[in-house]
Amino acid sequence: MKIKKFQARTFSEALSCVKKELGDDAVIISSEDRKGSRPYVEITAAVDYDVERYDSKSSAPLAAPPAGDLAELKNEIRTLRECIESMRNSGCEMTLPAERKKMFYFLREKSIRDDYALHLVERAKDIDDLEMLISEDMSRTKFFDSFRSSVWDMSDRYSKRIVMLIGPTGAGKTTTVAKLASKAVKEGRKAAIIGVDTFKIGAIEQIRIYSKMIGIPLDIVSDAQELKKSVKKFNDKDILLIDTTGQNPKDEQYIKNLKEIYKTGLPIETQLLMSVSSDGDFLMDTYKHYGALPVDYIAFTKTDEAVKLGSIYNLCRTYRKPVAYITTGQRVPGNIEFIDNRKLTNLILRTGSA
Ligand SMILES: Nc1nc2c(ncn2[C@@H]2O[C@H](COP(=O)(O)OP(=O)(O)O)[C@@H](O)[C@H]2O)c(=O)[nH]1
Ligand SMILES: [Mg+2]
Repeated sequence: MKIKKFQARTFSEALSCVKKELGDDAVIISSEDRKGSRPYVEITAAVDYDVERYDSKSSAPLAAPPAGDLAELKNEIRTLRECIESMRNSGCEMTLPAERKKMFYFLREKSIRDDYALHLVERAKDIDDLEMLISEDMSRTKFFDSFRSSVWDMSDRYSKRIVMLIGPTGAGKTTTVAKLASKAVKEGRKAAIIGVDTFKIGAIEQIRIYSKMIGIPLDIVSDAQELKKSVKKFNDKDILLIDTTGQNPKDEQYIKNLKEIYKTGLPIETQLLMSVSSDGDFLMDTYKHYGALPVDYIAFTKTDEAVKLGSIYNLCRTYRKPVAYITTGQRVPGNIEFIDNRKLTNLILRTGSA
């Protein structure tokens, strides 16, 4: 058994010193934040050796202690080993000082990934600080202020906006297209909807009803060339919203069909819709498949149904994509929020039990 103290500016620096000197088997016994003009983190780490093997390898064996002492020593080592093993099994948060451990558990409870949570609590002094850091991390994704100006501000580089919504089946694409179209109309824009039904599975009734309800034209197309013609036909519109039929993103043909659309050279803004009521791992996996497409924005749907919203932070942080908006219910029009990063952070931290 070897026990040693390590000091460094941050917890992860100290941890890497531990790993370097004592190896991956080292176990953190304690860690403390040392305050002062130059604050630092002090970690006490231990590494366990097999005493018997260590002695037998030694060229100058130790003199054997009396039998009773040896039994006691072995007993103590066993207890220590068990203690270390249980600490190892508890995970990285065991090494955090109490206040930070509390923040770590708070973030974990919101479904924020352990490694991201660890990095956050390392930088945060308190919960308020956490809020600011999360908000900052996400603001680096530019957020949807850019969306607001890009889609609704016609002085932007495109004279016309073509916005395509993609995402898994049931994510809320059709409903959201209707919400966006209603908003555009309400703001005095001329809008039209194009439904892309590449598999001709006929899932168009819903969008037909919405287009009638909003009072705007609808075109149903089945491939990229037809889409191009439709865009041309709607030349007089300010905004075209493209609804796609979601398929299993693991299906290569489906992604290939979508890719064909980009080959037309149309200036399409792509929004990937993800339902936050889905499992976090599913969302990460979904992004990996859709990431093969030029995704401009992520939009999170069904925030009203979600028990936890940490996956929003996880996705923003991993993929560094701006968030276009969130949707908050089934109602059309309405139930869509162009929420800013501060408010979104607040929502992430307040959703779920405290
Ligand atoms: N609770 C809730 N339900 C939603 C929301 N957005 C869509 N839905 C519902 O989710 C279901 C699937 O939506 P749909 O637009 O057909 O998904 P699509 O397959 O991606 O086109 C419908 O029952 C919608 O009413 C939302 O923000 N909150
Ligand atoms: Mg649909």
